[in-house]
Amino acid sequence: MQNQFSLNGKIALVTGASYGIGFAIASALSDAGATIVFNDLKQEFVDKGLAAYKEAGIKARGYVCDVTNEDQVNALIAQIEKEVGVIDILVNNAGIIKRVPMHEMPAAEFRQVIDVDLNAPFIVSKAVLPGMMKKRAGKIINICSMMSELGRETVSAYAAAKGGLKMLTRNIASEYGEYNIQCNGIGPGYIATPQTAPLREPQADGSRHPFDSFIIAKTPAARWGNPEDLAGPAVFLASNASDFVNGHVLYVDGGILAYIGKQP
Ligand code: NAP
Ligand code: GCO
Repeated sequence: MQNQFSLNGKIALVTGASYGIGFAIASALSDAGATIVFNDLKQEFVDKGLAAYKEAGIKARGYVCDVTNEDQVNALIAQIEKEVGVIDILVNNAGIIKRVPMHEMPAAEFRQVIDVDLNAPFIVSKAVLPGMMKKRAGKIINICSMMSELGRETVSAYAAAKGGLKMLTRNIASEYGEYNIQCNGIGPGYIATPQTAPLREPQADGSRHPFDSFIIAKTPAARWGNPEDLAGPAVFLASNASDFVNGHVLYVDGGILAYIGKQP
């Protein structure tokens, strides 16, 4: 059974994985046997990431690359193929959020979120697909969100992008399934990372941030998720154990999507 989850001999690229969810997923893939390659926007973050992987006993290669820039991405994939090998597993993790009421959001900011959270997974997937098609094997995991299904105040761009990413996931699965390529999504619930830190910051009097209490009440597990909660699902979707799972979004949300909320 363990062999089904083994990633021995596989090369995995996890985007934006110097810290946070990307780092936890890359660490889990490494634990299962994969060789890890990651990128980040700036050398400073790549260096921090390299130090963190080293401290965790993981041999990882880090590159500077903006995933929204097609030329940079194509150059990165060519460099990885030359220096490491053809990518077997791609995790489209890099992402941003801007919390602004929609009627106040400049169109340029909306576009920026769509660019990082939706256009970039298209650009990076497009770049790795030819290698996977040649091998007739590949795994693409798109990091979606609760906002692939739900809306809320201030996150119109993010929800539009993550909803689109769910459909890009289904389309990659539809278009490349015949090449033995599986494309699935992970939809994390509310996870404690720098991205959500402003929603958890304690109040001046030391009490919980109201959003923090709101999420705990909305989550049947009654807690925020940790990046490590995504480790098992990521290994499953990267491994042969999921070879007939395609176009699916696996929500790892402590039960939020199943729950109507606490009765008054
Ligand atoms: P995070 O802590 O903000 O980390 C995001 C990473 O993406 C950072 O390393 C960031 O680089 C990188 N990045 C951003 N734009 C990039 C670009 N253009 N090119 C390359 N790298 C870029 O976020 P996180 O919470 O770990 O989230 C990771 C993914 O999970 C995102 O797609 C997010 O939307 C999704 N997600 C998060 C949650 C949550 O509750 N935290 C829930 C559901 C989904 P810099 O360090 O340079 O900024
Ligand atoms: C927000 C949050 C989210 C989460 C996540 C939920 O402001 O509502 O940042 O959208 O980070 O994507 O799955």
